[in-house]
Amino acid sequence: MSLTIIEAQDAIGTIVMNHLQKHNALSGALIAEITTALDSFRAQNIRAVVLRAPAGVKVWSAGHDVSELPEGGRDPLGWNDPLRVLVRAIQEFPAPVIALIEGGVWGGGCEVAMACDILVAAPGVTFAITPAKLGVPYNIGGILTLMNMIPLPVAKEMLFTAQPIPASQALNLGMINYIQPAEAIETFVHGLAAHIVANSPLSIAVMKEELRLLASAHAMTPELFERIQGLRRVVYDSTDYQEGLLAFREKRPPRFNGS
Ligand code: LCV
Repeated sequence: MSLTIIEAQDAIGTIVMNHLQKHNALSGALIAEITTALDSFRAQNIRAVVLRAPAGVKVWSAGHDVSELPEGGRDPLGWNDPLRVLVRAIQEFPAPVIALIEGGVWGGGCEVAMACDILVAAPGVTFAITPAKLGVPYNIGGILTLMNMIPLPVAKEMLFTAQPIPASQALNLGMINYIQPAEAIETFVHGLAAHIVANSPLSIAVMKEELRLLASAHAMTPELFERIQGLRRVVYDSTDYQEGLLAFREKRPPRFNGS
């Protein structure tokens, strides 16, 4: 059974994440369907993509599929982790990807939404970045995405509290482009996509890649890289990481002891 609904019309491609039983948890299977759709859209010269969940959902995406996180001793968010593959696929897609967001956005779901080029949310949308709740060592790609999107004090608050922020705050921060009522959001997003489709696809593709390259242009010395990798290993080798995964499975609050 497919986990997505894929449509393409008038140079606009739509990907509906439709694994509702797990609130669109970003499993390898769901991610594979999304990246396959993007590959197909690239072959069709699609000029704008809409990434969404079905209308009226309570949860846009529950984030990384926790059941697929490694048990420990291995970087849970390494280069080849499906979530990292999806984030890059969106960022490197040669046309704008518009996130049409309804419901809650959790953890890696926020990173997928933030990888999109334009974000339009319904009023009840919330965003929660949750590695601290799970005991997961966030990767520096995710940290940089956050630093590029919102002011440092707010990024720290979201990371350290793992609490949701409302769409109204996200709009004030410039993290999302618009808030639109649920009954109007689809028409609004397609209006944006139509403007994009009418413009030069080559010019837009080049500007999107220029922005991606410049936004990620940070000097990374070998010492800095190794220090960050060493810090993250302390976390994913910790008993707290194990406790975070176990607490999730047992549907109980985690009890972290800092080791
Ligand atoms: C697997 C799930 C998930 C899920 N994975 O419905 O950003 S990082 O670094 O933290 C990264 C590692 C990351 O993204 O981690 C995941 C962060 N996500 C979260 O913390 C959200 C976890 N989910 C929830 O808090 C709740 O599911 C919400 C509030 C989204 C919805 O609550 P609700 O009561 O409506 P359930 O919790 O009953 O979820 C329905 C089914 O989906 C599974 C969940 O285990 C349940 O499965 P069972 O019916 O088999 O019990 N599910 C939800 N989220 N991220 N599976």
